[in-house]
Amino acid sequence: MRIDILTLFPEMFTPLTTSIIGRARDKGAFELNIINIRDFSKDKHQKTDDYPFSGGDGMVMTPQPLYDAIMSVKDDNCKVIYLSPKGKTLCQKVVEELSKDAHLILICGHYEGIDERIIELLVDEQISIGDFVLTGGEIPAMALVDSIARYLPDVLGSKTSVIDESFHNGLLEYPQYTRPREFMGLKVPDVLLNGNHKEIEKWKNEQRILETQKYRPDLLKNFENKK
Ligand code: 4FL
Repeated sequence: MRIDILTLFPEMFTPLTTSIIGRARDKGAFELNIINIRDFSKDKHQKTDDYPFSGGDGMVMTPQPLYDAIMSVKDDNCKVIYLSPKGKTLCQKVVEELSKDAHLILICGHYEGIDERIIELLVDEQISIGDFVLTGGEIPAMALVDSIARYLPDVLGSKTSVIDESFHNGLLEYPQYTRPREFMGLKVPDVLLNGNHKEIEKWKNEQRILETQKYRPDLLKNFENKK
């Protein structure tokens, strides 16, 4: 898979050079290109924003640099995604679907956003990571890349299975324990220590439902409907 990120702040993306994502890129599990929108500005001062015709506070990203930046990476089988509070809220199902795409182009907006004509001309999908406002789309883009990368072959070790984790089946994950067996008077549940794999499986399934009831009862409604 190839992902191109278009941004005015390429230096914000160093987190994607470390840890699991950094190693995945080094191994060639996916290709990630960070592209500076400013490099495409034809303005003599390389400007990328201007005042909104509507008046009001803030600046708007001008269409020319964005248009040229997108066209420089666009091909026939790519999906252009604009990270935006107006988009559909990201969920695990959408992450899984996007991980099957061959080529994604992510646009990070800043200030009051981008000129609407870019959305009309070139954007295929708008995605939000939640109902809150940030200073720009860079952190949402990183969240999206991180969540997608987990589904790519050779990114997570074969031992860590993606399907075991929270939101598979729409349920939260069971609680985890490691050594020591007792900490501050709190004991690890006995069932996890007796080596009975069938009982442990049963405990995990019960705990998934209990955790979901406790923390995210809204998710449980979807689970009931799916059954
Ligand atoms: C994008 C917020 C996606 C949440 C400011 C610019 C945003 C965002 N999801 N806030 N882009």
